[in-house]
Amino acid sequence: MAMLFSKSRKLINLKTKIGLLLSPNMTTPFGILGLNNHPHLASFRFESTKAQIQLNPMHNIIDHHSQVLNFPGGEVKFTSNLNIIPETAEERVHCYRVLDDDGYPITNDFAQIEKEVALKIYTDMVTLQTMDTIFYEAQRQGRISFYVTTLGEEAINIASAAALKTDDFIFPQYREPGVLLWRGFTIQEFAHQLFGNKNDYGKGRQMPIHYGSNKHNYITVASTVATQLPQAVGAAYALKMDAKNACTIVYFGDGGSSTGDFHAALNFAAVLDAPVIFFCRNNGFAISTPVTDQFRSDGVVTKGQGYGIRSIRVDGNDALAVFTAVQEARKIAVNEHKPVLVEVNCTLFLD
Ligand SMILES: Cc1ncc(C[n+]2csc(CCOP(=O)(O)OP(=O)(O)O)c2C)c(N)n1
Repeated sequence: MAMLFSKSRKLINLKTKIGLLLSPNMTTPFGILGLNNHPHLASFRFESTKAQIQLNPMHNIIDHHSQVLNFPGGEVKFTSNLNIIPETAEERVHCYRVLDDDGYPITNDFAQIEKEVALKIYTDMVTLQTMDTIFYEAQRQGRISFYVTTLGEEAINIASAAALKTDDFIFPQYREPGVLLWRGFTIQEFAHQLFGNKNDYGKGRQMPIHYGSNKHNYITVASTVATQLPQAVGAAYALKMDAKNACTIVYFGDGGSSTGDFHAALNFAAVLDAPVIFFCRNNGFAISTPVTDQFRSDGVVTKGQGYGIRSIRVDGNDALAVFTAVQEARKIAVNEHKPVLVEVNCTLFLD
């Protein structure tokens, strides 16, 4: 049995050796050779392995711990320790914040914001809450058929929008009207959409809260949870192909991260090096389904690394931390053409 196993190990050694000797397109008895995946290569390697290793008197004194598996994607070190990777790290990923519970800075290390911008962030947060209150009551009174609020998520709406540039494309879920508000959509324009009147840009064909605006690079909200994620990746890839100095940002909830579209989107973004910011509003519930019924991972942030994507967890009640994190994520997306995952922990207050 041991001999059988030792044969299979020799195959790996030989594969590495052949790889060093042959150029990727070298002609062999089997035609043009793609070294790593040619279907006939295994038998070809096997024949010569035996002879070569038998001739090598040093073979049995190799330090196996310093050997590596030269595998597609990079070298893998060997170990004889049976280590099953635990399901989660010992400690949960820390949450980035720069303000304490009373709103005072706990560090000087955050993005510097001009007073004018800071004031607009604050004003828009208050406006968003006021708008929500009025439209929510209108819905309760039966004046409009549908409405969702952002109470508790004002900072993540407005501060994330403030950290972007106007050329960046927004792929929203349904809880980010604040991003549109930041870009200049008026309360009257919101009302036109909610009432589905002739001034609504969708001409009343959509449900209330399904805002969209060409002028503001705000892609129309879709009811179908998470379909905006792969779309944002495709659009980001197009921006990169056109050498645009811009990225896309896609908003979704923890519920959105429980869909297949989330996983497909992250994988495509990583492989295509798409300049996209995945912005997950983790408020602990997919409407009413708690995250404990959705997944067993440490939130959403840890899923980034599984796809080879940089990621950060941020306090959603800290507008300055959200602004700083999104500004940094945008730099990575636009300058390095890499996707970034931002998980924002927040509390949504529902009546
Ligand atoms: C594809 C699809 N499946 C199910 C639904 C029903 N649905 C509407 S909202 C929602 C939960 C979304 O949760 P999350 O993304 O966390 O957003 P939030 O809780 O902040 O509203 C679900 C399942 C839907 N709209 N689309």
